[in-house]
Amino acid sequence: MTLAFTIRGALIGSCLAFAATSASAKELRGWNIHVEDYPVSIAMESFAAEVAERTDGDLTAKTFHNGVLGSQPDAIEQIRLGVIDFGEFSLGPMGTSIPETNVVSLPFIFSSIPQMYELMDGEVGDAIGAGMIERGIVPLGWYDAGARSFYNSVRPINTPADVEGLKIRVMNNDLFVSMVESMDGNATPMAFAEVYQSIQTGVVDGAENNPPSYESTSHFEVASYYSLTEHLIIPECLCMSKVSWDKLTPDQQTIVMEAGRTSANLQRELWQAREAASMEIVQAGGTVVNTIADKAPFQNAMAPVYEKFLADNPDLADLVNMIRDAS
Ligand code: BDP
Repeated sequence: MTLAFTIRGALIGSCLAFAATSASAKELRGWNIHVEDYPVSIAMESFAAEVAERTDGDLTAKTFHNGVLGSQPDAIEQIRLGVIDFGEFSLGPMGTSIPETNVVSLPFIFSSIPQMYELMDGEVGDAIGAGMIERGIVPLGWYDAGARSFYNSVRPINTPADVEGLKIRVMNNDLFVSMVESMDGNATPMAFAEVYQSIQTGVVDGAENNPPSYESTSHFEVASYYSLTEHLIIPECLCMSKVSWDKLTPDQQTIVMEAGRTSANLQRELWQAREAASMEIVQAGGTVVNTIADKAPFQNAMAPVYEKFLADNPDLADLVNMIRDAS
């Protein structure tokens, strides 16, 4: 199988793969930032089980959960180099090395989560996937990460003006810095693992994330205002290092790609249940949740983010428009 493919193309192309057996058993090493009972983690285990079963143990995949293999920005570089074989990443921090992925990190780019799924499973996902492959990362399946909203220890956010002066942790990507700055907040890029303590000690006032991450990290214990701005719908990806991918037999590539797809379907199902459970847990723990009746002021506040992004990346305008024009 050549690498001029996409997730969809690979499934078609796989019919052409010929039978081959590997010379010796091989174990892939996988990076995951989340705790073991997280939807991502369970789906990664199911990926590993399918790969092992279908290759009769010739190829196995061990996932290191809880971010023990390092921070996400470092892991993205390591997977590109083949130091880590596979991993589950948010496309958010990938933007610094893979420009195409930045398109889905634009605030309010998708109108809903079903729309995100539909586009990622079609041409938009193919275009982003092609950019990833070019830079050494082979996507195996798009995972769901819901919508991200702001939380902080100071006050509920109802309008962009409420963000003014708040110190907000963001993922490592300038786009998220400009997102917060466009509402006159102070953005601090920081590793996920450092956020709890930073809120607790007042280094930052809050952060932004989806309900399962807000809950699983216990951030809700130190930042009890959760305001459902839902400003970012960033897909995630189970991916493989292209260096590691190139070492697989064509049969193994087919199995890995198909197992990635199966795991993505499972992850999306698990996600729905976990989101609901997480919302209950945080509210039982004292979180004050507020919904935003009118998101237009937040969307309007993002105009400078889009302007700068399109000025810096004119070649990505078509992809941005493809999403914005989708119904
Ligand atoms: C979570 C993502 C994870 C990110 C984290 C973050 O699943 O990949 O590292 O947010 O905010 O929702 O850093």
